[in-house]
Amino acid sequence: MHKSVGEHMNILVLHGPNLNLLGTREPGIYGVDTLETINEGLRDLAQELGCTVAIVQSNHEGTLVDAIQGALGMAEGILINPAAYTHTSIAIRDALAAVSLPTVEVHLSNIHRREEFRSHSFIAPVTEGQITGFGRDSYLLGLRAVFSLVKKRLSGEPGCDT
Ligand code: CA2
Repeated sequence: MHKSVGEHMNILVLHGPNLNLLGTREPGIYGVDTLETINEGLRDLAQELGCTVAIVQSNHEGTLVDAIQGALGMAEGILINPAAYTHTSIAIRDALAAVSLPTVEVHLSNIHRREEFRSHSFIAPVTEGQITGFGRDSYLLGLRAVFSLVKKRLSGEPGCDT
């Protein structure tokens, strides 16, 4: 069941494998923020925008697939950092394509400036767009993008590809 303009909006936020280690290792690549700090920033921004976020972190591909399938009927959009599954997971891509909710992919580091294998995302083609390289801000920009996409979709405004 789809919601109409003015009804409450919930956005599913997914963090992939090893992101629970943020702030404890490799600060040179991933920054000093912990996952909890990032989540607090997302909850604060959601409140400011007038929506809620349901946040899941998992190190397991199937759990992420289950969360994406479970988004139908409980969330209007998805913000995802698939972490290493970005570069490997057809299962996550298929789940996102199946639910067909407005989705934005985010990365803390700039995946196009690192090892070549990180430049390829199996996820990007089934998302509205990708934000990469801005640390914690990637998530905040990504939440704004999902919020705006959902609002446009609910009001029947065409997207960039239509
Ligand atoms: O830059 C990103 O957000 C990534 O999605 C992070 C993934 C990496 O595989 C992607 O290529 C880019 C890795 C997440 C691992 O996070 C750690 C955090 C702290 C310490 C070690 C790993």
